[in-house]
Amino acid sequence: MTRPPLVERFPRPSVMGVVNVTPDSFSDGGVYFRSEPAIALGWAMLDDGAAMLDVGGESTRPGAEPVPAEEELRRVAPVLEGLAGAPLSVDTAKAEVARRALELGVELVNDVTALRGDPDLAAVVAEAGAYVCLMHMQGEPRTMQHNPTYDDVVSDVCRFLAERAAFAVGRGIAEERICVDPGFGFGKTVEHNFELLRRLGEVWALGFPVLVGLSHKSSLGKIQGDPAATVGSTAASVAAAVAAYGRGAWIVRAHNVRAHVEALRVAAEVAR
Ligand code: HH2
Repeated sequence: MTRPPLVERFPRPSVMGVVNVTPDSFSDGGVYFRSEPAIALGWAMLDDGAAMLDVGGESTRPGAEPVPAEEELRRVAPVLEGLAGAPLSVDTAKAEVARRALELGVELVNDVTALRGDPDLAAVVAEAGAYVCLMHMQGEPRTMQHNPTYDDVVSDVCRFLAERAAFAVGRGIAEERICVDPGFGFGKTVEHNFELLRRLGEVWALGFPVLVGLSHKSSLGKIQGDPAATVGSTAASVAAAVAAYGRGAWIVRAHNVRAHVEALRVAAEVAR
């Protein structure tokens, strides 16, 4: 199937609504673990202006344990079926899950491992002509927050994303179907996350549309004065999203879609 370039299919700024079908996600774990509430949430997010929905069946929060493919599919397949006809993304690193999700109408594979987690995933994406999001993560979810270190976080992340994009293209994924994500909170301290946000223009300069996932991330809570915060508020998330937009972000991944859509509409009008 030939799809238009990602930037045409999802114009800037696009909000990607998060539908977590998990018992343990960091900000909404368990709330949408059953299929019906997850499907209802998805349709409500589209009413609120989401450009697409990112359905995930495995938490990637710090400390999370991996989930087998069969269990991940058992969680996400009924939700994807219930959202048939909607613009869909699947948050998975597994070829088997992605393959079934693509059969169910998913357009974008959001892989937090940037095609490092499963050697078969690149071919599945390429054969389907799907869009892909390549995200930076240092380490793996179980241990990634144990003392992350970088020479220069922004240069290290940019080098990684350029290398992973070249890998994807080498595996037959068209350049125009790729977006990149610096992976806020994935093996990064509060300082690393804010340095990345401050200098997001350097990620933008790689030449790929940039997706950002800042919504409810703990760094946004920690800078409010609670060093033990595990989540940030919606207000803090919206501020971060607008800052990212001002530095070139294309797609914003968010839990509270309406708040992000309204804020980004204002930001886009100002920037026009
Ligand atoms: N963040 C999360 C999950 N997937 N994908 C991309 N591309 N970028 C992100 O920043 C990102 C992501 C974590 O958020 P959430 O899905 O709400 O939590 P959990 O992984 O615990 O389910």
